[in-house]
Amino acid sequence: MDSQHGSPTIGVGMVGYAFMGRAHSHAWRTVACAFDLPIRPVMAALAGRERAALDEAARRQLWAATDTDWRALIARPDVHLVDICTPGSTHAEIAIAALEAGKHVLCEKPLANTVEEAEAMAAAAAAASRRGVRSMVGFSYRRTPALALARRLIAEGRLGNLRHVRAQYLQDWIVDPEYPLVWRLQREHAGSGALGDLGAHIVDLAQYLVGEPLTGVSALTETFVRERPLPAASSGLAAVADGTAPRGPVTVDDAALFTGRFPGGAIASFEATRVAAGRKNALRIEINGDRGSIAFDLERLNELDFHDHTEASATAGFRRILVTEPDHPYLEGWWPPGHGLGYDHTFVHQVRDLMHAIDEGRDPEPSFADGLQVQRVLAAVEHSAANGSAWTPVTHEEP
Ligand code: SOE
Repeated sequence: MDSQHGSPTIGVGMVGYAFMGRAHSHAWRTVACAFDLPIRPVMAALAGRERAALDEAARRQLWAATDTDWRALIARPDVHLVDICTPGSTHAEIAIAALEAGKHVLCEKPLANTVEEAEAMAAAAAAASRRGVRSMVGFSYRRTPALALARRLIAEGRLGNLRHVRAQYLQDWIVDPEYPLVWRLQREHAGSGALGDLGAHIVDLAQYLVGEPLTGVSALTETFVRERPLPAASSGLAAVADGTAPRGPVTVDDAALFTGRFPGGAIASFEATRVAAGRKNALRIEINGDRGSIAFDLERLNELDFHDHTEASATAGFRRILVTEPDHPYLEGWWPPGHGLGYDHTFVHQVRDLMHAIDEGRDPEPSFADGLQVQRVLAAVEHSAANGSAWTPVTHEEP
């Protein structure tokens, strides 16, 4: 750790600079403007494979230095924390190398592409933690103020005994069968499709809000468009086909639908899809208990619907809480009531919490063990879907 303006600082090195890299860069750049931090992040270096694109990204995102080799980035003496924003197939190798080098790690979700990789990462994180090195997986939606408020209400018992969890994550960016075969549609890069990309978020959120891990699942998955044009360059969401391109097989799911159980008795349904025409980024979750309910929709992310079932029935009913008050989670750092936050703020809150955990010498949440637990649910979903929707328990061994 170094110091700047009288505060201790921590040098951040980030690997990857596309969509998630931009979101993380914005968070590293902004967090100290909004919050009093015990440690201030310094954007020391950015790594990526292609020199010209890397330099352009570093210029726009305001990174001080660049490296085309992530191993060199990890070895830099001014990098104390490694932020991994690359496709899932690379997470395990980079994260384990960084942890072994004594660097804290923030890793994008899903933690890995397979349970085996996630187990190795969780084991490396546990060993590093014993040496004071911290790690966190980027389930950023936990840091949406309305969802953090929902968590608070559930933990306080305002919903009573939980009965139902109803979670959906709906997008539509591959409805067009001519949309090209980008890396997110290839198992060797992405691990799975809507399941790992979107389903991972709602599984993590459901487990976070309920406060328990799922015990088992029954699932269906579907790939509606089985071949797509090969992209000119396989780079992220926005790659464009040129119309004459040869086709290749889609090796991941377009959609996943599953039910699950929680040990406390609640039953759950989950739907993750990239072909829900008209739904852009609709992450919705509703939880019903015997004392009340909450409902959330990411497309209205400053609002939480809450129903208190203990109120007189004549006036009870869902009411909208505008989650912009200074005593709502994370709002102390932002604007006056009613001014609203966006998608980008969840990433700012994520790095704010990580700075506090590092300063306080504790492991942040969600940990790599939490990421491994989600990975086990994803594997159980795929196993169930491949076996006629058979009920499939989720195992919970410690890493
Ligand atoms: C693309 O489907 C994506 O960017 C996901 O990868 C993110 O995790 C989600 O936040 C938004 O959609």
